Amino acid sequence: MRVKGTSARAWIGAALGAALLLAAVGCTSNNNAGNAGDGNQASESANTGQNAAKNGQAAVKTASIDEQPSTVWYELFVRSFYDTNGDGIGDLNGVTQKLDYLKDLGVEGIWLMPINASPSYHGYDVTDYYSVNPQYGTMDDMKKMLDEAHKRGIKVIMDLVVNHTSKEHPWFKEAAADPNSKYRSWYTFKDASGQLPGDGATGGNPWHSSGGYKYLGVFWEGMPDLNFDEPAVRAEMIKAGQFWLDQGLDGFRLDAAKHIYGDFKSTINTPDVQKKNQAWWQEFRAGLNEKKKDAYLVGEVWDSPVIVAPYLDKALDSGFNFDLATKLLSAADTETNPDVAFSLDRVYGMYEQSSGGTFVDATFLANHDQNRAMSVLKGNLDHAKMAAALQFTLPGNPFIYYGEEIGMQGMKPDEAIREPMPWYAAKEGGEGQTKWEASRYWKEGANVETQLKDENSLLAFYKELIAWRKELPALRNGGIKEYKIDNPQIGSYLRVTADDQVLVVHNMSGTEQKVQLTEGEFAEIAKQSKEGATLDGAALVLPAYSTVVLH
Ligand SMILES: [Ca+2]
Repeated sequence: MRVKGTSARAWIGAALGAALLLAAVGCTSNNNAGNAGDGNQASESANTGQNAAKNGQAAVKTASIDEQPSTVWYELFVRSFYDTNGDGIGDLNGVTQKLDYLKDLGVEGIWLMPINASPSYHGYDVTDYYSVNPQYGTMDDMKKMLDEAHKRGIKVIMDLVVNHTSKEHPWFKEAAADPNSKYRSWYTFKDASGQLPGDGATGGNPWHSSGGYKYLGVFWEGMPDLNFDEPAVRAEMIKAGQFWLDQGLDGFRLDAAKHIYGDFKSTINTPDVQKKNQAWWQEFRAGLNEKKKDAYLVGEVWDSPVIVAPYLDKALDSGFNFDLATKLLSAADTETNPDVAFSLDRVYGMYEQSSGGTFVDATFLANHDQNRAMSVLKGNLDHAKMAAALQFTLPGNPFIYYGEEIGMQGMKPDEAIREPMPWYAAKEGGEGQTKWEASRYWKEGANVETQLKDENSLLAFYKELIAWRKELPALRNGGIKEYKIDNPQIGSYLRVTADDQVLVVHNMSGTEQKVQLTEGEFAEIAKQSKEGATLDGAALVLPAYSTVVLH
């Protein structure tokens, strides 16, 4: 359902053209230095592209409402979640056992981090695309979990890591051992004596020695890149995707989506590479459509929205909004207006154009490659609540990283941002507590048991925010429009559907704030996160660290 002004197409077309032009100009500064190790990048996303887009579109008027029917998702690391066979390692039966916890929280979809067979703890280097990591259980356990999730109205997607395999994958082992193997062309081998570009897209030299040859592995020598110019590779990965849809999966989170062809810093954002990436994901989508037309595809395109946009054209449904995550945490940390409505409205106009109106943004505060939100916010509960209040009153599919809802902390290295989910008040835990690694960031009170009993807990607040979304269609599915209030500690925006609108106002600060709205625009406070908010005519009073939704 889209609502448009008469000249929407023209305006947005001009905006898209300007944005893409500026993106191309600024592209070389948009690469991210990454850390090798798990197939994901580590640095913060560069903002250059979005700033360029914003400047380029400053004169463009908004003329459309991009409704985004949304779903609340939960990113879950099986190894750290819940253990049912006593080995200290989380498993699929553990996910099944905790579905009621997720349902109670209000979660409508789960993203499972990799569950395929893999030699690593994280699983981003796969050795068999058609099996479940035996530490996590069996295919029957997987199917049972899917059934139970679906019974509760919870969808399940999983990481599908197709950019590279593990070095231990039988395909690579055969390819490396025998230059005449049929798998040789599935990877990129070059004569070791030749000159090879050394500017790997995630930092460092991406070429690794094997016999008298070198092979391409952009993230790490243990993760050789698959060659997507080889038709058999494309066919195989579509087959793998179809296989999992046949098992009952509802879609995929696509790791390293821009690195399929984006191997080198000097070329990653060139039109040629972007077109090839787009063409591959379109082919993948078309292949999945043969099995399930509404399979949900969300991609890790760790870049600014102008780079994400082409992936939404008959390929992905969503790209994670890395720029937004940084802005939301920063706004909560500094107690200032995040000022995101203007740029989001423009970005959604661009996505609308690129996707033909089918995109949904994917919002988050932090993921498995980043320092945990509560650590970025220095353990400040008020700030964590404000960051959540921002995320859950914005458009798009909100993704919660497991443990974020109880204020789990963790700073890199990666193992420390993927620690066991603390279910119990006692540090030693109890039944089902995972123990595959020691918890370096365990904190008193940051656990499920304690917070379930506390109506002022972060967990209770997440539940409340999710409930708001379910009650107010404009909050759940509406587009966003700018609404300016002249106070640097107040964040505000309209959420708009075809036949409804609400005004969201956040007091980011630790002191009560009084603001003046336009007379007669809003009649009542529909939701408030704290007692004490009042609307008297056009005068709105907000308690410290609070959010109101006006109708
Ligand atoms: Ca286990």
